Amino acid sequence: PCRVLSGIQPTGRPHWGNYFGAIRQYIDLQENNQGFYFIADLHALTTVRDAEALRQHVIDTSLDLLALGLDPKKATLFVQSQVPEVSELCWILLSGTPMGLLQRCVAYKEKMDKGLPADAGLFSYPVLQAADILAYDSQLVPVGADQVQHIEVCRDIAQRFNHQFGDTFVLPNASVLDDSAKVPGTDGEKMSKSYDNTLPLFGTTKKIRKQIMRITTDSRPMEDPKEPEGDHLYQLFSLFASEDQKQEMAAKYRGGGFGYGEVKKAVAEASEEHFAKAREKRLELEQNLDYVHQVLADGATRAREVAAGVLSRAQKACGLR
Ligand code: AQP
Repeated sequence: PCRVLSGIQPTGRPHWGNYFGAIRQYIDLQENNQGFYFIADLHALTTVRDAEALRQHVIDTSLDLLALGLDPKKATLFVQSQVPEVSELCWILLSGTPMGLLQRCVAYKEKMDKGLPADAGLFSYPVLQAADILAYDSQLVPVGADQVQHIEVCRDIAQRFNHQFGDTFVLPNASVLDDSAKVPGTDGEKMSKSYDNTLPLFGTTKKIRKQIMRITTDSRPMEDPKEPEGDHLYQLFSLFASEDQKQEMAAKYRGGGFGYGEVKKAVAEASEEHFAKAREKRLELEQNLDYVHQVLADGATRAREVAAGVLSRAQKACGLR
């Protein structure tokens, strides 16, 4: 068994990228491992500046994870800010983190390039993330490809600390799925809440179908053969398809004479089937919020026990105790 940890930001409704890149791994890895999964509300503070909205997003994201199959009997689900030890550890780590290490982080640079507002929280985000990971002696961190660099930063920070103060932190590894490391959005760019190109996991069929129909496609005539590889509509179809279904669709692309509308319809139907159970479960859970609050409270208690031990180890190592 392995100590697995990952987090998701409560910044809005989760999308196919979050699910196929990360959440699906949480569910798989909760079997036979010690899973710690958290709602990253401290991270979300860099973008959500509305208290009521943030509170609502935290509950919504918890409902989403539970509905998708996260099982509190198998894994620990908690809210990041309920473990204050992580914020203390973050300061200890920040104090030894070179500016250059953070300046090289692509996620931050990309947001700056797109003109999105940045603050010191966004800049130092990878250090809080390192504290999240190190506070639980995590060995494996299931994430999408966009987070791999941050796991490297975490290892770098941990190694520096271990080198200066003696062996204190466990070095984590990222777990990234080959076939869905970077799920494209409706415009072909990485699916991302901040790029407004997402396809949601939950919502009314009608609304989601409308969004699927909006996926951009090229304007070549129907009779032209097309290469499926590199086509984001084909990639989205592949998320739900078996090997045989993928090959069948690829043959249609290469043969020409079919419409993108046909593929979109197939994507809509496959996604509805795939998420039908989770959508039903979510409606049930919405009626049982006391249960959800209890799960989060129990999760925070378990998480704090582990984090307190690691924080104390780090404090002793660097002379704070
Ligand atoms: N397009 C994606 N493909 C594969 N994995 C993805 N992830 C996100 N987008 C994709 C993975 O989902 C996990 C949780 O993500 P998050 O909500 O914590 O934050 P994020 O990466 O910041 O997600 P967004 O939608 O891209 O939000 P913004 O726009 O705020 O940055 C992570 O493991 C992530 O890798």
